[in-house]
Amino acid sequence: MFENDLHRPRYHFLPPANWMNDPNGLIQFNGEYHLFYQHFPGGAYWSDMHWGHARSRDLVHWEHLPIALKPDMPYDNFGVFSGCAVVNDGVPTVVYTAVQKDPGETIGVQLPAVATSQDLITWTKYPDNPVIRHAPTGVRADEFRDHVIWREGDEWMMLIGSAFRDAAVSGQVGGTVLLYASPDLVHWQYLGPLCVGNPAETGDMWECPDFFALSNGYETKHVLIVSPIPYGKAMHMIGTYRDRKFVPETLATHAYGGSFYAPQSVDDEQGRRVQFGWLMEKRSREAQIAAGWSGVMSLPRTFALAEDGALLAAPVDEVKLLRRQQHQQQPMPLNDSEFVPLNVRGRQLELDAVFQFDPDDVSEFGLVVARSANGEEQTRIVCDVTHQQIYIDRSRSQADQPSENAAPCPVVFSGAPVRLHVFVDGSVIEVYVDDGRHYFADRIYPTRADSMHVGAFAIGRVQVSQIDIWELNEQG
Ligand code: DQQ
Repeated sequence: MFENDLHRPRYHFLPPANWMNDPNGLIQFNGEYHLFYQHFPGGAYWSDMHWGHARSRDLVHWEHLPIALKPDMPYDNFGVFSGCAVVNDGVPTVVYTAVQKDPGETIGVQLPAVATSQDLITWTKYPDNPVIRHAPTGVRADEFRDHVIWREGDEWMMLIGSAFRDAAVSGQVGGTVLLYASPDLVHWQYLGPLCVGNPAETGDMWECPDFFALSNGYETKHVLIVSPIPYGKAMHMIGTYRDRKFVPETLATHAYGGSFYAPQSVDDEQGRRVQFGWLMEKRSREAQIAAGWSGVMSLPRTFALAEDGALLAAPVDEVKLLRRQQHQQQPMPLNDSEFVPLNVRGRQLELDAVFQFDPDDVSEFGLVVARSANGEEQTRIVCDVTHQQIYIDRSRSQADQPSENAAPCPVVFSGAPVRLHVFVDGSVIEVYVDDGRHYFADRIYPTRADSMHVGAFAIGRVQVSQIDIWELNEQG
């Protein structure tokens, strides 16, 4: 159906067709990973949220399964919004956001609801849903959604992403995550906000919270990831969780590139924290509908905590299973080169390059992907030494219209080598910088069938000291 669609990713996860947004209910059960996702099966646009479902043994080859949850109850008639999965006494259980909006209502009321399963395929909604009857006083009933649940002693703990009622009006109160505790996932006690943001930094509503501990051998920190409205990007805070409060010590953009949103992660049986994020489209609604699909997951990622306290992300090792053919490429000098081709072409590629340079000798360097033979179309991953930033230059990604660039990532080019680890897949570009402390996910929509060339460039002098290239397989 999509054989000739050069924009459709081939090795990233996406549904067979139609709309997908947030990852939901990510869990490993009996060795298999289950990925649920916000899905509208009726078209490539957001409407009537369902939970789509797929499973995998290795996080990169997926089997599509029947839709898991539909908006078929009075309390979720407007949609089965995002949520998470846990195993409760051996029983796979999801907690999702039930949204009720009756005719004549202007806002949808959002409340947590529970469903259980034996096999993760067929789900039974709890008869007494929703399991919390109203948002706490002062919290907006229509901004009370998305869940992360973890075990603490004998209790289940849950966060719900929220906004205070006067936040939009006063501009004084930021987004928040509200903390609940339960013995059984259906009786919940409200414990208060875990953390409240500064509206100037993180907006006034936090969607899709994720919260987990991470150690680096000598200290353990907690990571809170949120997708703040109105920023349209995921952000993370690293800090201390004590006495049921989280005190952030650092705040950072979780992903640059303007496409990665609403991520969710889970502890797997290997002890890794494994995350997927939704890679939003950057083309018009009409173009998405015409394509017949919208939305794709990031590659699965995992985390480490650097000694300096930074969050380091990396694709999970299983991504290497997608490697098909390796292409040899010798180290090469770049001397005021607008484009030096690499000896591979394609739009399903992995490039891993290390650049050595003296910051006094070069103003810009980087990699070029999805370039047409005549250079009319091209996308550049730019290390901008002059302005101390890295960005993805989409200005010539698409010949039929100019594309805007997302905000750059500020960096310090000290003269240490820079590594760019790049994944290209149809319209998807993911880039890990250095040890994974910076990550980009972006989208491009070249119009030309020959926009398959890749290469490197420099304004000034740079040495590409190492470069590995692979063509990647379709995921099964
Ligand atoms: N998408 C879901 C919400 C969530 C938002 C609805 C984030 O639950 O807050 O599809 O993309």
